[in-house]
Amino acid sequence: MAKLWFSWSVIVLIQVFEFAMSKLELVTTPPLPILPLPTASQLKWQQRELIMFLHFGMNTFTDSEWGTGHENPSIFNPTGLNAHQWADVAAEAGFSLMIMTAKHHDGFCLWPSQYTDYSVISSPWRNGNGDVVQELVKAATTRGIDVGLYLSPWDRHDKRYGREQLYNEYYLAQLQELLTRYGSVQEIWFDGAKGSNAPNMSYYFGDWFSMVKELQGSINVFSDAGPDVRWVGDEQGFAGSTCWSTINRTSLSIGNGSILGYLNTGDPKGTDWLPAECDVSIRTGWFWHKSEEPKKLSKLLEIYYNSVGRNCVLLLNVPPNSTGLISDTDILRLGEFRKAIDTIFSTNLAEGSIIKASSRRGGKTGGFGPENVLDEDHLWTYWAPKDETKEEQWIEIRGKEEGLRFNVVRIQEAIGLGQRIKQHEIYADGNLVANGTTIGYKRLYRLEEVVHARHVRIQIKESWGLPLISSIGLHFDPFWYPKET
Ligand code: FUL
Repeated sequence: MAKLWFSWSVIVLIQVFEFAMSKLELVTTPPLPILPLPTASQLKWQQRELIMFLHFGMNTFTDSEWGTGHENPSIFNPTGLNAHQWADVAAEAGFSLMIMTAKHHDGFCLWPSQYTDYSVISSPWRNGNGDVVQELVKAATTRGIDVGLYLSPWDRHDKRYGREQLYNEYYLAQLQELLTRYGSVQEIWFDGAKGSNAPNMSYYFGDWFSMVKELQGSINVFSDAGPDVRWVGDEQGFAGSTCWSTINRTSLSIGNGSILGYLNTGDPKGTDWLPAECDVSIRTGWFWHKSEEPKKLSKLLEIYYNSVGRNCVLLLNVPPNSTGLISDTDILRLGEFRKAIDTIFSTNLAEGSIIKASSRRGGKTGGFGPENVLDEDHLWTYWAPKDETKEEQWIEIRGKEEGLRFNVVRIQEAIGLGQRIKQHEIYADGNLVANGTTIGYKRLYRLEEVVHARHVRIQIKESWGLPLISSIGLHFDPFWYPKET
């Protein structure tokens, strides 16, 4: 009897185990990634979308863009400098990181470096006791904004420039000061510019980059060639209409004019994740000049669509003036810019629509259905089609009775699993309204006309592996008059 009872117990146990296993099988796993992948710091950087650049220094007082390195420190005197004003402007415009020129090509240092006297120490500002970097860090921290620093490799003042080892040691010493004295630094900018008559000298980038990473674990290093963020190849704020975050670092070098096109578009076969940053100034020059005005709102929006809307981050320069404040005209323009972005993108006209797709990974309960493209998460919840589907993949938004009315389409890929889409088309009620190549973190299309349609279909024509789409938006841009431009 006891034996029989024992066998029954074993059978029941096995059945319970099998039932549990069958339940487990219901949870569909995410698809495999396609390498290369972004690092955690690169992902964070990408989601910033907007970064503020601040060109400030000796040039602010001399009406120039490239100082000679012989300007007298006595002219550096921004009597009304208030970094809190900069941080307030940044916060209100939606910048989460501010990158400042700690040293530009003229070699003048905005912090009291112990390795040179060509700095704020020798200026009348705050009686030689000031530290612009420190003031920026304090103000930014108060507003919850991160800080980045620009330290120009080309130095027209320092006598060590041209004496390779000595200058590299000097540069490295200053890097150590900047990266140990001021808390967390989220981005470091290695500019590639160098005058044609400058002494010929190698920079020890390997040493510099390693030191940076040693001192700041989560920092992103920007240069023409990365290693974390690459230059987009122009200073207009425009990425290529094809823009891969992937590229081959071995094909890149710093200060090399022949790779601008490659930097602009990236490389679908690139083995390195190295997304592009689009640097451009709100005015004509990088430094403040009395005679210059900020760009028009329509220009700033065009830049936004061609940078953030092409899988990049926009690094917009807003130069403080010789009083040490951001000018009112620039504040006004930034306010308009922010308001325009909010007006366009805070409403997704696709919300409430029915979403269909060619297939879905794991079926109805798999968790990868097309409805994921309408939630708040733009990275880790996404639509994934079935594995090994032969037919073309598509996702379709079916509007309610009154239909869908829009002139902007936004598409985002789940880049945490790699950048995949190579070719896509957008149809409204069966008519092609836009088509393109890459999508990446964010792709924005401004359409030639306002579209009124019942159905909008995004057709994926070609991708590395399965396309994974994390978000789709249909928006209305009231600032866009294509017929008039
Ligand atoms: C360039 C520099 O020469 C400009 O002065 C500016 O700093 C710009 C962002 O990078 O290479």
